[in-house]
Amino acid sequence: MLNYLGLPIAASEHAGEIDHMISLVHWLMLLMFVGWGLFFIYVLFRFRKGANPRADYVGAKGKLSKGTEIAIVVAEVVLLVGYAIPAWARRVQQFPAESEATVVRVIAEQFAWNIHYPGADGRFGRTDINRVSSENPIGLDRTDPDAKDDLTTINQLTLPVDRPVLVHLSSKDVIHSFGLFEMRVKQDAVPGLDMPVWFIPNRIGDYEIACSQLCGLGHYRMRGFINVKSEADYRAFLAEEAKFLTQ
Ligand SMILES: [Cu+2]
Repeated sequence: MLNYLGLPIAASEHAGEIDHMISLVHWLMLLMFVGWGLFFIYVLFRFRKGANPRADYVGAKGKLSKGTEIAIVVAEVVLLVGYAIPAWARRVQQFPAESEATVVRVIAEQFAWNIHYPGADGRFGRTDINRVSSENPIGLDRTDPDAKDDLTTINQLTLPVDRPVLVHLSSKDVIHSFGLFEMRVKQDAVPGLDMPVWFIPNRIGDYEIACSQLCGLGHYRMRGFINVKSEADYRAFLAEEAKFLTQ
């Protein structure tokens, strides 16, 4: 599924502004590419040896060349200050309140995405490195009262639509990168750090989590899925998963 300019389909609220910026940058690059190409052809003829038997070492001094240079610099400053910095600032400064967001932990490892939901109490249970095993990849301590209702999944991140999502991203081993192309989200997962990432999915559907940092031999298969559901379907999913806890 591709969008305008061949971009992946846009499935988050801020995707539009990122795409707008990408398209502006590409139109500017196209203009410069064509401009430089035409200039190169002109120079080939204008400064051919037949017409210029003696070399002239003085550079271009015309008003046109100076004006073009200034126009390009102005366009780049506008892109940076008018679009790129504000878009970045919105991602890193205005985090949603935890009370209004779907809060999940995503713990990357070679070569999977572990998802940890806090459960009905809204509190993440304690995790302990000594409890990590193949059945308990995040080392969740089920004896902790906060952990009793916690849900964990592997490679399946289920989210409700139209509500902010706050992901606490970390890694167990090496640096991975949490790449959600349809959400226009990409963030490195760094061992020892809790990296917050947020977005608002606004389109029901199934999308991909692709590790975007070469992280070892199995990097190519480090693939997960995001399932964006309606609020009702999301609640049904949580209830269904919670059933396994009591069994
Ligand atoms: Cu990876």
